[in-house]
Amino acid sequence: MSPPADLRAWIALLEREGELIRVSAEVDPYLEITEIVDRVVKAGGPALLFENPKDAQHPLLINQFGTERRMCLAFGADSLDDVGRRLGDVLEMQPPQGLAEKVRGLKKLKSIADSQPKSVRSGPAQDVVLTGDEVDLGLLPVQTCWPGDAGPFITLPAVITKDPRTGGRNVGMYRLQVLDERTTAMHWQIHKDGRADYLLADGKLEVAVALGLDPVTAYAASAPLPKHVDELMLAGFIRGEPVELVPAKTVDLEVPANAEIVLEGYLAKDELTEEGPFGDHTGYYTPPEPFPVFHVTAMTMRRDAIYPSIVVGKPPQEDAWLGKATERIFLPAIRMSVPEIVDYDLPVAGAFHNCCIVSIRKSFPGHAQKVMHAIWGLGMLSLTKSVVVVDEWVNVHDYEEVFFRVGANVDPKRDVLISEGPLDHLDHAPTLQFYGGKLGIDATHKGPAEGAREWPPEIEMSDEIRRRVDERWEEYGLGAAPDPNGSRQGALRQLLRR
Ligand SMILES: Cc1cc2nc3c(=O)[nH]c(=O)nc-3n(C[C@H](O)[C@H](O)[C@H](O)COP(=O)(O)O)c2cc1C
Ligand SMILES: [Mn+2]
Repeated sequence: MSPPADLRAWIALLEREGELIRVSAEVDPYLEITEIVDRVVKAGGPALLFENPKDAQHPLLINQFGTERRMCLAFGADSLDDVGRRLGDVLEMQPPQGLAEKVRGLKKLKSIADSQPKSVRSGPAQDVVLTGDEVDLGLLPVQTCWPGDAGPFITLPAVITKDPRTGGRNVGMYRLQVLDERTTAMHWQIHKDGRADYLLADGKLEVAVALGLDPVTAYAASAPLPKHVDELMLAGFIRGEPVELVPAKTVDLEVPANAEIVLEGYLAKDELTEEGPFGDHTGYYTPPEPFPVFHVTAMTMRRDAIYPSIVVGKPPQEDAWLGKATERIFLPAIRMSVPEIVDYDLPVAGAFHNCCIVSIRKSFPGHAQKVMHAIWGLGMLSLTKSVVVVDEWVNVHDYEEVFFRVGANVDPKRDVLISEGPLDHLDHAPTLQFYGGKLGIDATHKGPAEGAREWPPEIEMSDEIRRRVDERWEEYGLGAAPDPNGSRQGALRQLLRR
């Protein structure tokens, strides 16, 4: 099944799949929606369409991404790894051998060609056009998420800018604090591409913000692509259909034709405002900091436009699945630079930048340290605070197994690397903002070449005895054979947690 073409098709799909509930009661976007959504997200519940947000003209969609199943529905894929594999196939393309492979190669090339956005003359995103004094952000049910927030924040935007030197497009998800009817703050952090465009601009930078996109394009705004790669290409590739764009009404940018709402406007180079505090995805309030002011010159909409929102806060929240999608989709791309990486996991509780567990095919002394440094040098992963390296046979998604390896295989004096480097903009722990310590833990097997003693063998039962017990299981009268990855381990897990 291909991914939904726009937000309405997505809502219809969610409803057909029993993955969406409409809430007709009047609910307040000031804190009340957050508390409802927090409970629903933590229970693995459905997407919610609030039809009557208090004091607003438009309905609010939230928790569209809150489970793995919905994420797969959004991508039209059986698993998030499948999406990554398709991307990996293209990245790893080799000259085809034989006819069958040539045909497959052509299909891949077509999927690359189709990923290029397509310009069209008109689209429903501009059914309603409000300009100048008609612009009123108060029409939208913008949430104030947490009690200490400085005000309402637009939390699920796709912010579109152009590199003033090259004209290359960037799309990033950067929250917007609503300041009044026609201005917001623009919270792009120091490592982000939109901010780089702003710094390169001469006096003014034009911006368009798309709200209420098909779920793949909305996801793509959060994807950590290199600066020169257009996020809409990734969206088109995953969708298998180009993203259609229409010219904006008041700025020299193109905007997604299928958006529910578009805000057009500009930022002046010398105009900053205090942004925040904001209850952030770190689980803490980010204190006020200066960020640019976004002046909205036009607000275009579909008729009866639906406003999309997301709440971040103490993990886990809905954004956990946007992060997990990135983790899975980017694995093949990471392997292009660091092929010894077998798998990796960014724990949700680590807010993605605090911890990276990585398994490697280790083949020389210091290999774990090489991979730590590779991660600290790779795109947005470079902001990772701690890296745990394990051997290829360790399941990085099984935190108990990782804990076991760290405990069993680490001599803290020899295997812990304290380094330093850039840290996430939002990390409040380091002494200096943006810069501080890094922790690397080498939990792989070692040997004399790395200053360890002879490494003992791991305990494993012999295949012969395993087979015998499989065959004779019924004879023992112990009931159904326990699933080694299922309930038995589950029971043990519970025991260990107590
Ligand atoms: C729900 C959500 C909200 C986000 N809010 C911000 C934000 O306010 N500022 C920011 O710099 N990054 C934010 N991010 C992360 C960026 O979207 C992400 O780093 C993305 O790669 C930025 O695009 P860029 O690489 O083109 O700069 C957010 C991500 C998600 C999923
Ligand atoms: Mn980018």
